[in-house]
Order: sequence, then structure tokens, then C-alpha cells
Amino acid sequence: MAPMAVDYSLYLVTDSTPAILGDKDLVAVVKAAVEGGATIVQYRDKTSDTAELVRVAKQLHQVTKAAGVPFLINDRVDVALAAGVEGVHVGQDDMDLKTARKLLGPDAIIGITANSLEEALDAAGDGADYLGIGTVFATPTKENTKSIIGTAGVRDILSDLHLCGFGGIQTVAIGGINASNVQRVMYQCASPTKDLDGVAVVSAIIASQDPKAAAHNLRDLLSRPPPFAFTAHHVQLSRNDIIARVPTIIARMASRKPLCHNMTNLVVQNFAANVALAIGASPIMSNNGLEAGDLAALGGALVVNMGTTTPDIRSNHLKALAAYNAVGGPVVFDPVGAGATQQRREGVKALMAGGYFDVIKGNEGEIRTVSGAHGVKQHGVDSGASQLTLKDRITLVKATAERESNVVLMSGVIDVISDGVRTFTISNGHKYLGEITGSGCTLGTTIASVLAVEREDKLLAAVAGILMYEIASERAAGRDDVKGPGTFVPAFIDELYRIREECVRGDGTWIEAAKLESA
Ligand code: 3NM
Repeated sequence: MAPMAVDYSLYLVTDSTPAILGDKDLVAVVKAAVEGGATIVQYRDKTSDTAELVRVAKQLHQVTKAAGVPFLINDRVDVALAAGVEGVHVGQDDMDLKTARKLLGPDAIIGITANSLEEALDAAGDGADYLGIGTVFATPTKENTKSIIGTAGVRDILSDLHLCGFGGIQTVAIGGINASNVQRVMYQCASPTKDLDGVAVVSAIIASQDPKAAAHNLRDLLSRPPPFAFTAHHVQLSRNDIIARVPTIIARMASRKPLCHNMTNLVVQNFAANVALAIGASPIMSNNGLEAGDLAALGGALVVNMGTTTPDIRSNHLKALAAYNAVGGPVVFDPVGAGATQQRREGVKALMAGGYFDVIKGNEGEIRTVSGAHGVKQHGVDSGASQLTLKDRITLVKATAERESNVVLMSGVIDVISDGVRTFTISNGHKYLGEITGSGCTLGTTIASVLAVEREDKLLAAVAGILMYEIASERAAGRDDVKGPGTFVPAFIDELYRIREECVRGDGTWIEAAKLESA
């Protein structure tokens, strides 16, 4: 083990190719990057001759030594020895760690790329100082990576490292990390038992026109949690707490009239806008990602609904997601028909890699697809018959929420909702909700609207939205003037409105109908 305390928080990996470095001078770029705050540097050059590698390594080492930043060479132990640097980074196909350690000695810093748990455990067992875990996101910088493991994959490796007794090994994540996602990577990769120590980046600094500012910005972002981070899952929340608080939250929503930004499908636009109005939110139905930045600044919440998706819609969704994530505006993801087609399966992956969703809501097939289950066959967008027991549904929802560090809702006759720590079931609702179009989508609209005013406890916000929505459906279906799904729709909108009005008047008796249980 290397004796020096190394700060892995912002790990710069160099790239001298014109596509990344452009016509800039590598030594000047590295100098700027360490001035900006890069804490460790790896010289990675897969094409230059040995003499050139040693020459550049010595120049770069002058720069890093002056800044007190450790300097490593990618792959080439001979170059590391020749230039007298602090260590090497080896890939799985490079020299084995034990030989590298023998050549470089006990004080050298030696890190290894790990793409899987097996590789991570082998490297840790062989005495690596740190692991470069990836590939997190697809990246043009290195296209021939073995697999994209996402934040969920990194998180699994971190928690298993701890389980296997390697909790002390340092870890950085690599692949497609930049200013837009660095906080999310740190947040979503963290397991309850082991955090990431830092991120490794290439293009986010090397390709920047101002590498010093780029490094400085990344360090700044790394110094605090993302704006959407939440800690309320550690707060006890009993059934009675929820019952006591929901009417006040709904009253608050009605008084604040939060913006509910719906990026939703062609089928439910009008219905969703009417539901938002009825519950006391202010709807905007904008599918234009370019105006999402302006809308996100208004303090509301966003619904990303994947129904009637196209490649163009997906790119608008990604823009809006980034805009809301940047300011911590809550985002609800409704992966409509997630398991129905290849396009939608890819859409789920692209959207989840592209940003953070505070709440993911879907039916059983959709949530199973989100969780990564293979072979989920959805017949169109309908939920279809349940394939899982309630116990299995609870386990899946809880695990998915824990993995994503968010709230996951699996709707059904019994809804299951969890933030990874606290899990509830809700058995309200009426069968007419399954006989009209857009009931799932407008539940997303309702949850987003509540989230806009209850940001502290996202689980509580989502439960409040579900209870209001489902109890309104029961009240509507029970009315004498409701004869079936057609007359149900306007009555349902009326009942949503009436519940809101009751809450504003301080009458919360409607909540007594809640069939809510802690799971
Ligand atoms: N190794 P950027 S990904 C050098 O997955 C490297 O092992 C990877 O570049 C791995 O920060 C990668 O520009 C390139 O996405 C990372």
C-alpha cells in the first residue's frame, strides 16, 4: 500500500488525440487542470513511442510535483520507472498487478480498471491502491469498453467490496462523467456501506477550452450533494404521521399553485391539464426541451411521460431532465409501456442514464423493466395480469428505490411505494381508473404537483398525491350520477377539486378512507 494520503476526488486522465485535446498543448492543459483543482493525474497515451512517452511524462511530472499532485502512467510500468513517477494505472489486459508492484515497490500507487465485481475483488485482493470502476456511461472517448454498468453497477460493486472485506480500498468511477452528472454519480453510486472516493474524467477537462475553469467547476460540484439529494428516508414516517399531514400538504399545494410541467403523450394532454387544475396546480404542457430551463426556474415540477415516444421526444426529455436536475426541481418519470418495445426499453435506459428522477412510477411490467429485469413482455401500455406476489413486488420496489436513491411506485390493485428505507402499500382506487385512458399518466401529474410543494420528504409527497387521487376515484365512482367510465371522468375531476377545497377549508376527513399500510 502506498504510504502517501492520496486525494482521489478529481482524477484527471489525459488524452492526446486531436478529437479530445484539439490543438492545445497537453502540458499546459494539465498545468491548468491542477491549478483548477485536479487532485491526481494519469498520463494515458496509447500511441506514442516509448521515448516520447518518457519525455512527456517527465514534463508532466514537473507540473504535478510542483502542485503536490500524484502522477501515474497508464499501462507502461517501464515508462513510470524511467520518469520516476508515483505510480501506474493498469487495465485488465495490461501487466498484472503483482508484477507491477514487484517492479515499482511498495510505495508506488497502483490502480486497476474494474468492470465487474469479479475484477474488483481480484484487484483488491492483489493489493491495488484504488480501482477505476466503469464504464459508467457510454463515452466517445473510449468506445471499446467492455460494458456500460451505470451508477447502479458501480453501486453494487461498492457494496460488495465492503461485504467482502475490502471496504477500505479507494474507488473512482469513470466513463462519460462531466459537470452535468458528477454530483448524481457521487450520489447514486454511494451504497449504504461504501461511498465513491472520486471521479475520473478525460474529456470533461482535456476537451475544455478552459481546463482550469472546468476542473474548478468539477471540484466545486464535488464539494456538495446534488440539489435533488434527499435525506428524509432516515426520518420515521408512520401511517398516522402520513394521515395527519396529507390534508395540510394538499392545502399548501392549492395555495401555492405550483407549476406542473407535463411532457406527456399525445393521448392524455388535455386530461392531464384538467387534473392539474382540479388539484390546484398550474399545468403547462410543453414538450420543447429548449424552454425547460426557463420553466425549471419557476419552482415547479416536471413529469416525463414516455408514452407516444419518438427519438425527437426523447432528446427533448433529456434536455428538460438536465434543466430540472440542475436546480433540484422534482422530476417524475412515467416509463409508459417500458417493456413493450425495443425503442421503449432503450428509452428507459437512455433517460435513466441521462438524469435523476425523484420518483419513478409505473405498473408492474414497467417497474420490472426499470429494475433491469429481462424478458418482461408488456402487451402495449396496459399493466396486464400481475406476475409477482405482493411480497416480491415489495422486494423489487424497495430494491429499485434503494439502488436509484429515489422513490419508486409500482401501481396496481395494491400500490407499492418505497424510498428504499420506508415502504408502504396503498389499496385505494376504483376499477373505473382501469377503464379510462390516462389514469396512470395523470397520477404522475398529481404526484409531481405535490412534490413541487413538498420537497423535503418525497415519499410523503408521492403518498399524498396517490391518496388524493385514489380516494377521489372512489368518491366519484360511488356517486349516483356515475353510471360507468364515461360519466366517471367528469365526476372524478369534480372529486379531485372537492378534496382540494375541503383541504383548503381545513376539513381533512376524506383521508379517513385511506387504505395505507406500512410494508
Ligand atoms: N476508461 P471521458 S472509460 C479511459 O471504462 C477510460 O475503463 C474507461 O473518458 C473504462 O471522461 C474511459 O471523456 C474514458 O468519458 C473516459
